[in-house]
Amino acid sequence: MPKKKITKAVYLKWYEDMLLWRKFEDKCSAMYIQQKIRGFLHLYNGQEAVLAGSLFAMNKGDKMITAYRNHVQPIGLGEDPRKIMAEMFGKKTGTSNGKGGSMHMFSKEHHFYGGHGIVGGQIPLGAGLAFGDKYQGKDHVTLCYMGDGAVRQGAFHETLNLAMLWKLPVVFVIENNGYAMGTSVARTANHEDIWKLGLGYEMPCGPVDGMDPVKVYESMQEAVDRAREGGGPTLLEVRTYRYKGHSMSDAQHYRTKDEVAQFQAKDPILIVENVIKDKKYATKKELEEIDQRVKDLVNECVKFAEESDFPDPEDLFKNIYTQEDYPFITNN
Ligand SMILES: Cc1ncc(C[n+]2csc(CCOP(=O)(O)OP(=O)(O)O)c2C)c(N)n1
Ligand SMILES: [Mg+2]
Repeated sequence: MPKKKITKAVYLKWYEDMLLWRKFEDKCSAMYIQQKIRGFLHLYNGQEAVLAGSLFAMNKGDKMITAYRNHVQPIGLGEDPRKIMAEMFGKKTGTSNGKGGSMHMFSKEHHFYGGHGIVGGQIPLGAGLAFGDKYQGKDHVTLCYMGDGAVRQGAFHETLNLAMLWKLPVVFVIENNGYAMGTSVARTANHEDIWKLGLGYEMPCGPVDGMDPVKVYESMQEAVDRAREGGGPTLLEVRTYRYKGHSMSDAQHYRTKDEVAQFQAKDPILIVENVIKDKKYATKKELEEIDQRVKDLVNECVKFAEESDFPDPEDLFKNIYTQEDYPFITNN
């Protein structure tokens, strides 16, 4: 498929979407400090261009699966952000009825398959989703995301091997944000070109600038087209950066403020805003209106989450898998 044109409407959508994701997560951080959100909280701030560029390459019905930095992906796919905030608050109105929490977003309706806390756990599952589509003769593609820290897991290599053997319609996306918790990529391997791990499987692979949604889109469109046309998987190493700590309690001794500032200078929201201003796609007033709309929506999410109820005690026993005729447990 020829590359889609990146029009004024696309830039304006990218701007509003990425701003929403950024502000939504800033609000999550504030709510965490107030102890309204508990447990772990891993923020995506800085990595938004990866999602924005990817979504533009996807067709309706294409699937997405990722690790625990997973709050904004379902929103991008069309899920109601109020339900995502409610899930984070542990409320009944959340996407998993308040029983999943921050690391386990899920939205079958919008083809988002989690939300996985075990590093690398989602990689074979992503290939499985793609296998299902291929088996059923559907022309959907699965985008399977992981961090740089996941690629040394055995499951990653086993999955790449089988996905390539069976030419599964899947794109493996390594969001290389430079660190796995406090450990840099440079400290864990003798080279930093993670994309080269695809070469051993003869899988099409390459590095991508993850701070620019245009660059992400272009690589993703090529990979998605290949998968849809029966050409099998692609491995993309998307080079990005997370501005916040790994989770909420992270003193960040492993990096300098200068390093963070260097990446913030090429912030994806800023890049897109500059194009909008240069090309006069929106006036200052129109941009302010977008900012206000985003702010209002985020506040509405918090109001919805706060006003929702916690699950009832008996909800603990719902959605639990039971097999009544399981032969190996008897009551006597
Ligand atoms: C199998 C497993 N080992 C260890 C952990 C603890 N752990 C949680 S996140 C993480 C770092 C992963 O980093 P990366 O894959 O780069 O993702 P990022 O957090 O940078 O998005 C580790 C080691 C875990 N959750 N699962
Ligand atoms: Mg990482």
